[in-house]
Amino acid sequence: MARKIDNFIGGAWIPPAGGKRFASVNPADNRETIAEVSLSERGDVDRAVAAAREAFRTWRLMPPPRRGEILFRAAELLAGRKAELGELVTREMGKVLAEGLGDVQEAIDMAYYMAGEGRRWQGETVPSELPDKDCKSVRQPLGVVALVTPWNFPTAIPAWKLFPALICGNTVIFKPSSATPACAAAIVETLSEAGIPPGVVNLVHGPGEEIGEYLLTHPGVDAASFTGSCAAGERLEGLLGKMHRPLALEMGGKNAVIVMADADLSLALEGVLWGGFGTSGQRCTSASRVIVNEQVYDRFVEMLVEGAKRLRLGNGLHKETDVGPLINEQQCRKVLDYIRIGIGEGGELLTGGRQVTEGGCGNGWFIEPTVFGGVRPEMRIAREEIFGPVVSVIKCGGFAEAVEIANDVPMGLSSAIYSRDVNLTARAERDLQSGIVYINASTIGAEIHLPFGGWKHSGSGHPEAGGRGGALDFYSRVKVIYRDFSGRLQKAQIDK
Ligand code: UN1
Repeated sequence: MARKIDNFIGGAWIPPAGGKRFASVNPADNRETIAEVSLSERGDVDRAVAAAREAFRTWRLMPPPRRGEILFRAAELLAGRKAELGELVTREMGKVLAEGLGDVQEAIDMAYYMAGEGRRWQGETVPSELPDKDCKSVRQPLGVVALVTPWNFPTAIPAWKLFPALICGNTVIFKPSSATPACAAAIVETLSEAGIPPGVVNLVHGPGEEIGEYLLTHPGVDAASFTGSCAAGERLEGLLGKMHRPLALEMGGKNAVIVMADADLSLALEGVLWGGFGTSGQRCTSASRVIVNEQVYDRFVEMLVEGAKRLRLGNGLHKETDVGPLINEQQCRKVLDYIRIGIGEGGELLTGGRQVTEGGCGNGWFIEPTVFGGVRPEMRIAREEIFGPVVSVIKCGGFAEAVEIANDVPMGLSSAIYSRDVNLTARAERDLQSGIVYINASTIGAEIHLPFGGWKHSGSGHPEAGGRGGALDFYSRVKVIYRDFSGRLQKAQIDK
């Protein structure tokens, strides 16, 4: 029997006010229901916000190293549950087990890292212009923050948001994607077991945008962080911008891998297969465009088609599977639509392109690893995020043209170049317009202790992850303190 997941409000698991539930199902086998989940209503969100406001009064005063101890315990508990949670990620989200375990490992790493940051939450002390006076900046929490997360990294992305928010002394209301509520509940359970006081972390659920938007625009919320599509993010920017509420947005990508004529083609091939088809292409960092120099284009495309054909599609729990299902029917339809669009625009469908409904794939949402060749930069499949196992290959001339094509899209999250020429790779580091650049490695696999933030339409300029210069900057604000110990009136900015 599927387990029941309730709201977590004020330190207790509470059934939804309206008594309604929705099901979370396994995308590789729709016959398996993972959980019956609380369909939160506005009243539930109001209660969660009230609990978070109340808890903020004391949580903000707990010394950050003590808050860090709780996160350290959470890290240990998550590490102890890694095998169980990795399997849950695979069953609820579909990615292959090695990636499910990797997802949980990212959450564990973030918990340990933020635990340490409790002792490094530095401001600055600088001299004053005046005698017997000093100046310092300190960091303080924002207050109650709303966190809305996607399904593609169902434990890692919540961890990227929750742990820095908590170490900075904020209290949170967390609304995960309705496709992966059980993974979210497991993180919250772990935090609670680690000793997070009641009301500091609250969890609400619900499909559709309505409850997420109600939460993000709630008058009792001070700041918000959202990871999801560009369209949803831009809508929120409009709504929350007017409210002068800090908003961190992590949105889509149309990430390019440049393959130069002098590249190690086997290495580039492995990178493109991993970056393009890992997680079934459902990462905001996925390699969805490959820009290949004309001198090696035919050879590389042949290798890529061969490689894509070798990938085995199936249930992520099975050891031999390379590529799992898409998250749900809606995503599957969207990807099939893009494949039709690509054919209509004159892209050459070189392999894949089909939904697989036979064999072990009969009860899930599977699409074959798909490669389009002969793609031109202006085509929609070369400009829009597909979020599925579809790689578009573009032929190009020299380095300058490759970089121009790579940069000429609205998004700018991650990009990569394969070349043995150190001068070219150094120029690529400088010239590629994205928040992350990889040299001789694919577009995926960012590490948690560095800022993760998209340029252009991919982000709002507040990176996730990382410490100072990253998430800690978003989840806290700076206060400057001037202390005058002269005992007399000292006037600054007065000519003597
Ligand atoms: C995402 O797809 O939203 O860099 C995050 C990566 C992962 C995170 C992806 N560490 O591919």
